Amino acid sequence: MNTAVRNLDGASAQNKATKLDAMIIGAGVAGLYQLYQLRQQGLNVRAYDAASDVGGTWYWNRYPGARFDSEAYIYQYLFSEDLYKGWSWSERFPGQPEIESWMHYVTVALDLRKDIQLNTRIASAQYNEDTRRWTVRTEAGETIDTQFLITCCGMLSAPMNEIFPGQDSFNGRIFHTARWPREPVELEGKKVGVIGIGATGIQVIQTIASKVGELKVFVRTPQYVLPMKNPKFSESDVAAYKDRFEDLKKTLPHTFSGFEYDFMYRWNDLTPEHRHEVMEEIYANGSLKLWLASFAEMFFDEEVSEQVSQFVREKMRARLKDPKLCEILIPENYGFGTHRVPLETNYLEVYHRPNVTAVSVKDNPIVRIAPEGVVTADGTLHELDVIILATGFDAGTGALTRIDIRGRDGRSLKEDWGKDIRTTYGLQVHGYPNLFMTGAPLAPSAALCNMTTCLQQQTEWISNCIAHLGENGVAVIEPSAALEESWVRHHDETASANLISKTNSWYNGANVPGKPRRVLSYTGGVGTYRQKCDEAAASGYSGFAMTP
Ligand code: NA7
Repeated sequence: MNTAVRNLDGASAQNKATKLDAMIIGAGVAGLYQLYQLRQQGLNVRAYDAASDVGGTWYWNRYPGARFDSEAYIYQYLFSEDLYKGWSWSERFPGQPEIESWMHYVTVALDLRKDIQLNTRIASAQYNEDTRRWTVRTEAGETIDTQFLITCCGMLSAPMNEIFPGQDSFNGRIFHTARWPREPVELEGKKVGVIGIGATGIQVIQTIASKVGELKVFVRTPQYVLPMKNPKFSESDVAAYKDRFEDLKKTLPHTFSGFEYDFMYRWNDLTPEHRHEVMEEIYANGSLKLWLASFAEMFFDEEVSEQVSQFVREKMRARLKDPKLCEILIPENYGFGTHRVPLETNYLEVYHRPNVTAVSVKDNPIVRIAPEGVVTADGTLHELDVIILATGFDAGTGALTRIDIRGRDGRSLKEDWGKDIRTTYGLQVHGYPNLFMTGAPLAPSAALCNMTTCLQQQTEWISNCIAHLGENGVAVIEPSAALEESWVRHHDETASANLISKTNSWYNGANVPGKPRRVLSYTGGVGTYRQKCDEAAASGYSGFAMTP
């Protein structure tokens, strides 16, 4: 390891390339573990992150009410029992500050900080066919010369934050949820507008409603919601989940969604009464279980989808009471679970508060932001002091297309994915040798997964692949066009059978104007995906071109 070169950071390195075996972009859940693994393998590896600290998603998303929708004890890394058991959660679904502390705990426990460069945004990455290495440039002008480039940028890290004309003219404060400042934001007594009711908007709304003076929620597409049960953990609760470490380690990697539960019933095996009992029981669990572990048929069979949707609508209707609110907030035109289901706590009840108004912008869209507030198509000006954009992300692709990534022959990933979003197992792309990705399209980690389960599997696959290359004297790996085509075809066949492909959402790129449509997540299940990736490795990476 050349420490003289490795210590060249920031300004001093402007004219001299930092030379690495592997460079990781991102220091979140995937990046931290990838860094640890490759360092253990003896590589000269370094992670870079635009943020001022580690944490990835849990660094950026510090908006009011940000918290897990995965049970905390399944979101942890499972590769080390000591690391797992050395941390204790305070509740079933903790909030962002606690999650961020856990990420700091991991960073310190694995002694990762010395190999992470923060406050460094990557501008470009170019594959050089002569040297067969990547030249990466930071926005500050530093150059990194690396054999392997591994993107651990997060699948929801490119915010849709510039979407309305006139945003810059707003006299108040305007924030995208994923760019929430570290210092406290004064909301007390203020007129606040929240645009968007995805998983994020819902967490914000239920958290700030009682604090702000006036809250206007701009609702376009209604959203199915499930109530969260979030008990505090006693010492014995913590001991009990820690005792399940081995069991979780065995189960999580193989379930449909990387959660601890899996589909248990077949719709047609049960009477209508029994189905209802099952739904009631699972609903009472207060988790994502009704979505991810009740009846798999809801994803494929319109009739089953409608019946489960009807069950959830009834639950929402019973809480909302007001017919006008029901009309604005309860979905009718798509099936439950065909896009991300948020968990909530007294979210629907918030709309009964006198200071909260649901403004439907379905038929009367927001047309611009004026200096005083939000303007809708009918000319109404909603005067506001603060606007919160809970408007989502350019998921899966955005984090990578916002970097100028150039592969063989100078081809651009932004241009390629601008035409057609394709990957091989979501791990590599034909035309981009030695580029590995996590959380990228056409893998479960692009959406439909307990993220840590999937990101552990992907980073481990990448580390094993790099080890295999080293052991076999291979310098460069790239999936063939044929292998990529077969993965894309398999992905599409699986996705088109799933009702997710028929509902507009970020799951299939519908939220980004001009984005090519393709279901981003592999919908064949986390266990199946793992098996396919394992088979590819066991075959000696058949279908990948490997050059010494
Ligand atoms: P989402 O789920 O993409 O939600 C974005 C919300 O913003 C959604 O309600 C959108 O309505 C709304 N939106 C976006 N643009 C507009 C405009 N122009 N006008 C009105 N409303 C708009 O993002 P989240 O951050 O909530 O969640 C992303 C993931 O993060 C989540 O699934 C978790 O995995 C964590 P639309 O539905 O498009 O009509």
